[in-house]
Amino acid sequence: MSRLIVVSNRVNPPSDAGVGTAGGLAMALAAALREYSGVWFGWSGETIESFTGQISMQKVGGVTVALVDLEEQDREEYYDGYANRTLWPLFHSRTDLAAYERSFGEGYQRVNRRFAETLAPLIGPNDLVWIHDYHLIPLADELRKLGVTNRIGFFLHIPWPSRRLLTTLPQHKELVESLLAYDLVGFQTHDALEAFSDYGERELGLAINDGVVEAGGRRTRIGAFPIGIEADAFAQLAQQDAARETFERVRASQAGRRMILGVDRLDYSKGLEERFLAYEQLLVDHPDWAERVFLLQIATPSRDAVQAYQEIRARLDGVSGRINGAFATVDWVPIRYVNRAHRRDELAGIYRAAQVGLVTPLRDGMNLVAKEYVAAQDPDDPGVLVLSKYAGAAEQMQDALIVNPFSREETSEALGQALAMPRAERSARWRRLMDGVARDDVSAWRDRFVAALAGDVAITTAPGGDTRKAS
Ligand code: GDG
Repeated sequence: MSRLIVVSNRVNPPSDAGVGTAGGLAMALAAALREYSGVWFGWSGETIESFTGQISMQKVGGVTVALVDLEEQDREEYYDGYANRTLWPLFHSRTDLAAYERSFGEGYQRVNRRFAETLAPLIGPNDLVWIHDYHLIPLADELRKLGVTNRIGFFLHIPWPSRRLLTTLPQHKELVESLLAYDLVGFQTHDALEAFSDYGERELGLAINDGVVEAGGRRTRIGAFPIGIEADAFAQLAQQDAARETFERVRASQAGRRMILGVDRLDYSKGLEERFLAYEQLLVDHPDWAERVFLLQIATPSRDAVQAYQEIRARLDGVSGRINGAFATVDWVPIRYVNRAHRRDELAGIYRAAQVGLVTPLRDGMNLVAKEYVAAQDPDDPGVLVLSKYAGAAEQMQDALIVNPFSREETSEALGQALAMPRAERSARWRRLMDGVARDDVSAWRDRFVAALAGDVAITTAPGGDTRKAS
């Protein structure tokens, strides 16, 4: 019988369902592991003086987690370095911010090797291994070197960069070739899949037929597996007491004004500065909206050890302050800019109170906020989603108002359209969006990926559950 072993850089299942502040990836993986019996392996987030490979097993939120500590040098080179300062900016088309330092690449390989050596003894003969995200691209290759022959899948949560950009990375070939050690490689979108295929065919000379790459005697399947949210659970959360209380509080503070809402990790890929400027454009072009609307932007600080994040934070403080200084009146502040994290149920209430959800990343693998905003709406009086065409979610959510986030005029026009949209059109768009969010939810994503990885192997589900036969 097969277990599912999930591996990601950080392991942080929500400790109390529905209330934690875990990010998109964590929510999705916790949901996956609550269903299938298995183990979630990764870095504890802690550092020790010298690496021991000692695993600490714990049960958190109904999920068995296996944690390993790293060294401070690992954190600097692998996490702050190669993951956050090399791959993240490159894969989000920000080569101007990407640092190509040899020590980062060495640290990345070292940590992937350390993970492989620690993880290999945990893997049983029939276990399926599902590895997540750009921190761990070479992990399967390292496991193969140790003799692991199990089926191993990889899912990339972020975009795949264009071929020309990717070739700016020293050792880009080695990095991409290491993906061929997997049995299955999943991307968020068809766009990412195409970009990967373009690189594979033209830089590595790979033959890719019907989503299968054959190279070096191995077969690797590739495909698009767009991630979803726990749609029904989130819709219910938005109607529970804590969400209702927050909803009432926000509505009372609105004093009849329309609210445009943004919710993001504070990251340069999320297009926050462009968003503020587009909103300013709305106030300039449509002075009649002054005092009748405001933008609530929740931006939770992240990765603040990295300079580019300190810089974007300072810029946003400046831009929001300037716009507020220029447009505010004695009883109206145009932008409420909040750097505090909120409980998940409070967030659901805030989404529900907003007449417009403004989700305008410059580049984003999927963007779960877009889906959460839709799931939290009141079906009788739903808000309008304004969505960047560069969010992976745009491939599925064409009933949103789709915008080019680099154009402040286009975004500001869409804001005007959203604010004035009649209820019948809002309802019709929302219904179609909600049907998609509910159908392509996180369970559907997980089951599709695991089925594609497992083939006809039976997988053990959570204690008391049945055995699933994936097909
Ligand atoms: C990566 C990819 C892909 C945000 N603020 C608070 C809070 N959040 C939650 C949101 C949402 C999650 O964090 C953010 O998810 P996103 O998908 O928007 O973005 P990333 O964190 O960049 O996620 C992305 C995702 O992985 C999954 O594959 O979609 O493209 O970049 O769930 O609700 N949650 C709480 N308080 C906050 O203040 N509780």
